[in-house]
Amino acid sequence: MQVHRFLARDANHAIAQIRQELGPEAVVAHVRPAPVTGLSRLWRRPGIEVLAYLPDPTPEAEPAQPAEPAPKPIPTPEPPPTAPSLAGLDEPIVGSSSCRLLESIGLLPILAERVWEHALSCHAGNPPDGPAQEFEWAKSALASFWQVQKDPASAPSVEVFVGPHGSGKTTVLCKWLTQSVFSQGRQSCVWRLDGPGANFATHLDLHCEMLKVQVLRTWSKNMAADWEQGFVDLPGVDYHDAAAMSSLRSRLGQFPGARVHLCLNAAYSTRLLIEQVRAFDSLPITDLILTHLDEERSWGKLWNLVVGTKFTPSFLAAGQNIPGDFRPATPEQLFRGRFSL
Ligand SMILES: Nc1nc2c(ncn2[C@@H]2O[C@H](COP(=O)(O)OP(=O)(O)OP(=O)(O)O)[C@@H](O)[C@H]2O)c(=O)[nH]1
Ligand SMILES: [Mg+2]
Repeated sequence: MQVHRFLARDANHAIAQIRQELGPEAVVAHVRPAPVTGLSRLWRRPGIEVLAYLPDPTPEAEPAQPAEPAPKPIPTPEPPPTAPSLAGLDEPIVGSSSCRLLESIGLLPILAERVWEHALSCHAGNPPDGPAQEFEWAKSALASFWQVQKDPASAPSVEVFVGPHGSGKTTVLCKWLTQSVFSQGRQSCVWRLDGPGANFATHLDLHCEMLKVQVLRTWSKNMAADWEQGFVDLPGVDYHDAAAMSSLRSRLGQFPGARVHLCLNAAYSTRLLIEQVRAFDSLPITDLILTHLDEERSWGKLWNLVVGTKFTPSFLAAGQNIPGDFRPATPEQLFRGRFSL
């Protein structure tokens, strides 16, 4: 994969260059202010530097395996609606052997048990024929806990980012905004709002200035209607602080119809991640965005969030580069433990 560098006076100019040189399939990997050195910085207007590449062609599908007799279809029961409590999450399940596979990918024992029970109920309680079938059953049982998200294109166009301090909310906003500007050409506006505390994310202002996107400091629902997409940046919240959480709840009441994304640092321990989701789950959260995946090797542990909370990840993000890696989340990516192309 060859990365190409483009220097342009603004985002529109960069998009035109990239389309001309690499075509519509090009992916923008990084955007930053163009470095200006020497005396020329006295008279040259600051521009932007964009790194873009053409993704490798998708490998051809593997040849089909010889057909096996089709198994009798068994109706798939709905996953149980209630999430188990935090108590006992780490306890081993006595007498359970078939969940070891699920535990080996990072599922907590009680959640592994829950998924395996679901797998068996899909196969009339019969045990699998061998390890290969056990693996397939476990995979499809896990995937059945994944709640399908509404297509973002048809969803309301205000995206709000909340979460604990430093979980990567503003970075995710910049990644998403940059993709919207470069790939979809959407007219966007950003609100950098205060929450329970002041929002000092001035790096957001700098990034928006580079993209020529307006940043507003006060929210007005009527103004939001002027844009194809609105992004709301809120400061992190100490979720142990009841007053701060209550203030966040009132703030979120100002964005009816918006999608509220809970951003979490995926490199944290499973227990802490579940604790964080539980702390925020009485707020009108729509889905999860998992960040810092560049710092986490065992993505399998993230299935604990899918199975053990009422939310499913909508996007996965990795790295400090903007936009860098920021993609819609899929079960396949969690199985593979990497971004699949
Ligand atoms: N390695 C890595 N660093 C990240 C990632 N996302 C964000 N960061 C870094 O984490 C730090 C905090 O990121 P922010 O986006 O400012 O986090 P935030 O949640 O907006 O922080 P507050 O608004 O202060 O709560 C910054 O140094 C980011 O560059 C990521 O996916 N990987
Ligand atoms: Mg922030």
